[in-house]
Amino acid sequence: MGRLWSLLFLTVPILGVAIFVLAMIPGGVFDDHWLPVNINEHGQIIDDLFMFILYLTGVIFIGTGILLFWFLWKYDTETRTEPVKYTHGSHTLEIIWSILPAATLLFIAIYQMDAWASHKMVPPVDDHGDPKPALVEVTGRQFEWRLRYAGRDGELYTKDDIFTVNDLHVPVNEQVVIVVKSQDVLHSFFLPNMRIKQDVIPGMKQKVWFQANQVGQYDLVCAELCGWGHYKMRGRLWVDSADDFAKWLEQAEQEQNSTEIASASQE
Ligand SMILES: [Cu+2]
Repeated sequence: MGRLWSLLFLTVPILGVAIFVLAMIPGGVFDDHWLPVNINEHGQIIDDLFMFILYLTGVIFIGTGILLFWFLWKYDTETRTEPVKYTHGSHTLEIIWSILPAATLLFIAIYQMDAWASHKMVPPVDDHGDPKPALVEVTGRQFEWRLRYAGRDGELYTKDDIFTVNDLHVPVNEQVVIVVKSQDVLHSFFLPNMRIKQDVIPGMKQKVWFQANQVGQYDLVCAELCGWGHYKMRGRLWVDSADDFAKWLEQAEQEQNSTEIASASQE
């Protein structure tokens, strides 16, 4: 019976690795369960970091799984009858298994600095070297994404700003800067295909940026359980050609103006 448990523990690393391998085979059983397609020029560095950490933790996972199996197998009570020996531990071992993880974490902290810089610290600049102005401000609220576009003057918080909900349009092949904030609780602005995930809390403004290289329609979701309707915070990201984006913006502006006139004439 004792050895059955050791075999059960052995299935953990085996199944764990098998699922990853199956998920990575295109057209396989778990096709489409791996990372969604990356369409951000700055996204590869995040994927590389993800894979590096996955391999590193994967090796440790397999190693500890096998060790666990081996000790359970070796010290099975049915085959080993001598009494247990208790010790006060080993100083050397304690030091080794404190220093090794500390050094590994320190290494990851240094290794990921370029990825952190490209995604969080160094926003894109315009031709004059000034920080590129934000195209749109996204406000998370229970339970939708409110969008405020800069409008014709290219400047946010002016009279010609355009307001929409949940449908985030951006132009392709262009650096896009977005200001993200929250109106009520903790939300997380998540664009899986851009490898962008930014938590937002009320009272703070965050900036995110990306350069999409593929037109299409993608997910915009909230990655933080923010209340009963969290699942409803499912917006859409539309990456448009420059022409389509200009057309869409013009149309949104016209719609907004016509409803403003209509509501003004009703009063
Ligand atoms: Cu939310």
